[in-house]
Amino acid sequence: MKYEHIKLDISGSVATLSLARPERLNAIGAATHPELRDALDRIEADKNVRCLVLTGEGRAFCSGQDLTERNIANSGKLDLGASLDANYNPLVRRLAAFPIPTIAAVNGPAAGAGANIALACDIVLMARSAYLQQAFARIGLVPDAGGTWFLPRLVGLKRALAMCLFADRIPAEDCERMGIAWKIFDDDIFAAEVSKHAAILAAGPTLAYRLAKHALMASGANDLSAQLDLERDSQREAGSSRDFIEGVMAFREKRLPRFQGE
Ligand code: LHQ
Repeated sequence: MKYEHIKLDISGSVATLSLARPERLNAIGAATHPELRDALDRIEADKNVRCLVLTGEGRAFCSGQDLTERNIANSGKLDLGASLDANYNPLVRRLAAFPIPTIAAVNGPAAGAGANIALACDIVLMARSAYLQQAFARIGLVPDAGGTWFLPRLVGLKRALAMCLFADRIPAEDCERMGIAWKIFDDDIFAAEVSKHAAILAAGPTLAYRLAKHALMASGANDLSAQLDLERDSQREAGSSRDFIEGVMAFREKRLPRFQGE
């Protein structure tokens, strides 16, 4: 598939998927979704790729749904739920369960669904000038793309409510303080730091990462006893991986491990 709204770069074991409509601050249109699906299929099928970086071209990360795509005033009764069912919800489900570590490299504004797509990634890194904005209330909508699920878990109910009702821009420094962003970096070193973090994850124990992600995501719905059972099952699988043997050998030989991801 030829991409017009996104760019995909695979360098070594890191795939960088960029939203690429900088003139609209990387708004996501109907044509963006099939491209994203195709790119994620390609990344998932490439067993050499062990980390996904999602970012935006130009000065923004993503401004959410393309608000110029439909003639709202004259298009009758719109079913926005259909768009979520067909496009955003599968995307968020897929990112949250993606089998390799994912980094949202939030290089600039991340608004509306764009903010919540970032939250669906495992690690959020932000440029100091970037911000997140639950912009939905400004246009009479409710937060979607997983925002009402991720936010209260990340920052607590009251902060989530304030973010969604005021719909203000939340600067990167506040995102870091509240635990939304893992780290923020000055704009001039942001790209280099993203590459550094991606390289670390891409050299990690990919299978153990996948199991850890799954267990952490499942923890919200499990009681302690069920979670302990899940940890047992996950550890059983990780314990029979080649990376476990390599990790222990490396520890005993006082050297860095060379994980193969399996
Ligand atoms: C845009 C957009 C945009 C098109 C900037 N679309 N052009 C909704 C419905 C359906 C189902 C699924 O779910 C959703 C979820 C959603 O995502 S709804 C929320 C959609 N997003 C927003 O409400 C955010 C809209 N954008 C903004 O509020 C601002 O652009 C932000 C705060 C992101 C950045 O502000 P500025 O830095 O001041 O930039 P700007 O506003 O001047 O934008 C630059 C250009 O990008 C401008 O075009 P122009 O031709 O005037 O230069 C904007 O119109 C365009 N743009 N966002 N979402």
